[in-house]
Formats: sequence, C-alpha cells, structure tokens
Amino acid sequence: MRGVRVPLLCVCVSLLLRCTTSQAPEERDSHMECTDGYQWDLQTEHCKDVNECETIPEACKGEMKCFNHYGGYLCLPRSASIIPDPPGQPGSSFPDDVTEPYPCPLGYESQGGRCVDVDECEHDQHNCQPSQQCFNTQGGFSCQCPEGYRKVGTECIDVDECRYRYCQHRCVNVPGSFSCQCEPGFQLAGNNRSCIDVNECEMGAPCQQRCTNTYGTFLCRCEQGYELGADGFTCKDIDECGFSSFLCQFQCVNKPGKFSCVCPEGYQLQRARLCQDVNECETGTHTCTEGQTCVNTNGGHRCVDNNRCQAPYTQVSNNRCVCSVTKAACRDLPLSIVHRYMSMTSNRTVLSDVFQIQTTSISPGAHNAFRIRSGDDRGAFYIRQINNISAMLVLAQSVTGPKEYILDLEMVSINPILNYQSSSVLRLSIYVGQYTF
Ligand SMILES: [Ca+2]
Ligand SMILES: [Ca+2]
Ligand SMILES: [Ca+2]
Ligand SMILES: [Ca+2]
Repeated sequence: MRGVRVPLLCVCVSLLLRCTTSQAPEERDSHMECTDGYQWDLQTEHCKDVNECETIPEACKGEMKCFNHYGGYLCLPRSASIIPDPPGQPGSSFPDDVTEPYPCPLGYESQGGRCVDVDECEHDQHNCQPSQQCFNTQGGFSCQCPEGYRKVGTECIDVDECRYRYCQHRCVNVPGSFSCQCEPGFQLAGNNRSCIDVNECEMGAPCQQRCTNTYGTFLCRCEQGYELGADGFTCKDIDECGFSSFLCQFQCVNKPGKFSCVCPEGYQLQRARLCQDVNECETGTHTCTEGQTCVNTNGGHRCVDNNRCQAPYTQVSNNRCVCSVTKAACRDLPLSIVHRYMSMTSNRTVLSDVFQIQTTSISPGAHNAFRIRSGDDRGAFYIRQINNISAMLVLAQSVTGPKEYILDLEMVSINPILNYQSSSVLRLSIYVGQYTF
C-alpha cells in the first residue's frame, strides 16, 4: 500500500512529465501508442489520462478509496488526501487538455510542421557499443549484435559455433562466424558441413600405373611384373631372374614388366623356358656339301665325308669299309669298319647306357667278344656284354663338352671248330655338346 504522501507526489510529477512529453505528432500516426494509463484522444490528438477509478469496476476494494492520477491510480485509506504541489513550480498543474503545439516527442523532430522520426544511427546520436550495430526504429533505435555474436552485458561476444558440433570433421571458430574443415583426403560437401571422400584417382593422383580410390585416401598399384616402390607411387620392374635360377633352362633375361628365356645358338626355345637343339640336318640349315653327310649334334651339326675309308680299306656302302682278306696289308687289321655317329649332352649320369652294339653277321658256333679297341685313353667308357651278339657302351665318368670321342668298338669272333678268328670294328664318333641339354 502506497500511503506515504511525499513520495506519492513525486510519482505523480514524474508521470505528468512523462505524459506531456509523449505527445503525438499532429497527424494521426498508427505507430503512435500511448504509455500505460493513457489513451489516444482523437479530439485533442494527444495522449489523455485514463480515469481508472471510473472505468475499472471496484478498482479498490474494501475500505480503500480510489484516487485517479496521471498514468495510473492509487488505492488509499479513505482518510488519506492528496496535497497539490505549491503554485508556480514546474509540473504543479495537471493539464489534461493540451491544445497548443507541443514539441515533438523524443526520437522525433519537427519538419515542416510534422514530427518525423530521427535516424539516430545515421546521425551518430546513438550509444551503441563499437561491437554493436545500430538499428533505427520509429521514435528510437536499438543496439544489436551482428550475426554470429551474442550480447553479454553491453558487449557483443562471438558465438563459438564449434561447441555445437556443426562440422563433421573439424570446426574452426572465427569472430562472427565459423568454418568447417575436412581431414586430408576429404572435401567439404555442398552443405559446408559434411565431408566427402576425394576421388584422387580422378584428380591426377601421382600413381605411375594404376590407381584405386579408397575412403579417405587412395592406393597405387602396379601392373603384373612390377612392384610398388617405397614411395607408394612409382612402379619398378621385378627382376624375376634374380628370384630363381631355375626359371630358364639356359639364361634368363629381365625385361620391363616381364622376363624371357634365351637359348644358346643352335637351340630353339621350347615352352618359353626350355632349350631344344635345332636339327639342322632336318631343317635344311646345315652347311654340308653334296659329298658329305649331315650329322646333327647338340647345339650344332657336323658334316662328315661320305667316303671315310682309308687304304687298305675300300668302301662297300655308305658307312662300311672293308679290308679284303686277300690283301697282305689287311692281315692284322679288322675285317670291316662301320662308321656310326652319335650326339651326347654334357654331364650325363654316370653308368648310363650310351650305345648298343649288335652284330648282324652271325656265323654258327662262333663266340663273340666285345671291347673298346681305341679312342678311350682316359677310361670314360666301358663295354658291358649283354649276350653273344650284343653289348652296351656305358658311360663310366662324367663328361663335359664340347668334346669329341672316336671310339673303335671291336667285336672279336672266334670259331673254335673251324679254328677261325675275325675282328670287325664299329667306329663310333661321339660328339659331346657344351650344355646339359
Ligand atoms: Ca564464431
Ligand atoms: Ca579417396
Ligand atoms: Ca622384369
Ligand atoms: Ca643341332
């Protein structure tokens, strides 16, 4: 209850001043509103006090008496009374009907007999902080923070948007704003918040050969025969030849992205890694003349004279030379010499069978014995007799070519009944090639 007299008058005076300064512009203005306790008076065109004691039923209850005053009313005990201000003091009278032209309300200025709004922002008549923005309003102005700032006290403080997890990856707060950033390998999506994978393969990734895009990064890969370098981008040739010495039968040649096998001269590549002797005698690439016979060897060929018989032997067929028993010079010599040729690779397994001899002339009751007559000074071979008419030449030592043997394999026939002994020779030329193939 407000029953103290002096303060009450002060309230009334201040309300009166408020009322008199809130005059409306001369022309009706829909924006013009009266403060509480006043209402617009169409006749006088200014705010007029409302007598609440008349308009509000039972404004004061019980023993309280209603006292109207400018801008409000009071409920006081019935014994209370209002003491007016002394005459002559400002605000001492309570005008309720002002017809004289008033100065324009605060925030307005008179222009050509009208009150128009003052743009305090433009005329630097505001008291906004340097961090604030001034917004002009009808009859006033307001100080607001720019977007991205919030008001704390009288200052505008930057909003730390990063606290609200706006960004998928990284958030960078800046005064008045923020920005999202993505981890390497990602780029900002159209919404400026999400991060999407960068397809580095389509953007010139430095892969030398193949590129595979992955989430967040990419991988370089290499063609077959290449391996990825330590830098992860370049591809370097795999030296397959360095891996194994068994890739090629003869020689491995490393090439970019692959390898190949080569063979020595006289051989041809078979199934990409083996070397097979070229049979020059069959392919017609030999160099033998009309009077010669071509003998194929491992890695080459030989041309032997068709006539290989030396006196006192005479030739009776292509390979056969005979020494006639009627000649004295033939007495201690083998009756016949038959020429045979064979080719052999280097380092054949020791004790392997090399050549089988079989006689074609069988005299009944004869006993045949086989031996190496000449050509094997170092004992590289021996003869294993199979039966009375055949024997096998066996390799006794490891032989490395190129080497050439001319072995005289002799068969001695003894006929005890007829007391007759004869000898025939198979002259076997063995060409040992340089290689094991
Ligand atoms: Ca910010
Ligand atoms: Ca990627
Ligand atoms: Ca290679
Ligand atoms: Ca050959």
